[in-house]
Amino acid sequence: MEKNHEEPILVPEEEVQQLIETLEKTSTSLISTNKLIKYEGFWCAASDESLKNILKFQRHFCARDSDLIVAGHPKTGTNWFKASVFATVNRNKYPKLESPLLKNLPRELVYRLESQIYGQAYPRPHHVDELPSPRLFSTHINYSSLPESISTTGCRILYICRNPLDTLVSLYYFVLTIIKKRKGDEDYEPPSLEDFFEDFYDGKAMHGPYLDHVIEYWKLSLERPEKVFFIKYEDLKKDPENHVRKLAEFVGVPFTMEEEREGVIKEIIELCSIKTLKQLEVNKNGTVNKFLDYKHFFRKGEVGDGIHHFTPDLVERMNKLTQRKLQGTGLSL
Ligand code: PAP
Repeated sequence: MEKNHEEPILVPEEEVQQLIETLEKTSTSLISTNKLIKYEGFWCAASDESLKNILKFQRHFCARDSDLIVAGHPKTGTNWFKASVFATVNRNKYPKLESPLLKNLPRELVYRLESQIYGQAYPRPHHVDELPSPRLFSTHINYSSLPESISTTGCRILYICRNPLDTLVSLYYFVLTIIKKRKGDEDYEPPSLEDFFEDFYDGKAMHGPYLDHVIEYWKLSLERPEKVFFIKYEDLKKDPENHVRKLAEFVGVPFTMEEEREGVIKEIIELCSIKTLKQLEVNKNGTVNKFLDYKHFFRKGEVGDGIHHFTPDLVERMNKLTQRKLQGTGLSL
């Protein structure tokens, strides 16, 4: 990580402050500040920093035709998908036993634009234009808020979504771990999973409303199938070989007959599996910061875990909301 780099001023502080004043605000049970602001229809943390990062990304990122952007709402399996895309695109660049995935958390190989590139904590905007093509990035930002050049260039988006209850439960445990570490020994009563269910149901989580996030990308994938590769976490689990093959075709590097025969697809799937990633030294011992360890990105990695955490009534409510929102879209979750 490049530290102490002097960050160029890309968005003035006063402007961010003034914008925040005008935005809708709400509270939620499960972020460390407990406050969210609604920017362009989606919630983000009510801090100057979060909004400023999004504005910087929106105004200063220039997409290239060859860019690949892995997109997804938090906790939908984006690290798994980043690993799969990285391994597929770079499969001829590194010998099997020297894959950078064996030494790095996927998010350190596929930087998140709004935080790891344009964020204060990891200011890297200065190097974006020097990166060789194809550049591989990621984002949690909703489609309608992405910089215009992502839409107007040939840049391609690879979007992953997941069952809402599994996403919710994954998010709950992830954020809870961070909050508990932040609070330390403080006398602190953490929010219950049921409280967070209500927030998530009402769309009140970072980057939410979740289903709106999914729908935006889904619709775009129907309108512009050459632009968006849309996949469900559950489908990738069920038939990884088929989907990794399609993914390779989508990004323009289809597997050759020889690679098929040599089992290259299976090797990629194995390398990117939660079983492999979880037991790597780097992912067992690495840390993002003092509140977050690499191991927290790999919990269970199962399909259908969410349903066991709620009463049948709550499961039914979420199912009904999902059906209502997705009605007529051709998508089911
Ligand atoms: P992020 O938003 O912090 O980037 P993200 O990687 O999108 O998180 O999602 C994390 C979820 O993906 C976790 O799900 P769980 O809490 O239900 O277990 C994590 O375990 C799961 N995950 C991580 N790596 C893999 C993988 N290789 N295969 C399947 N699931 C995975």
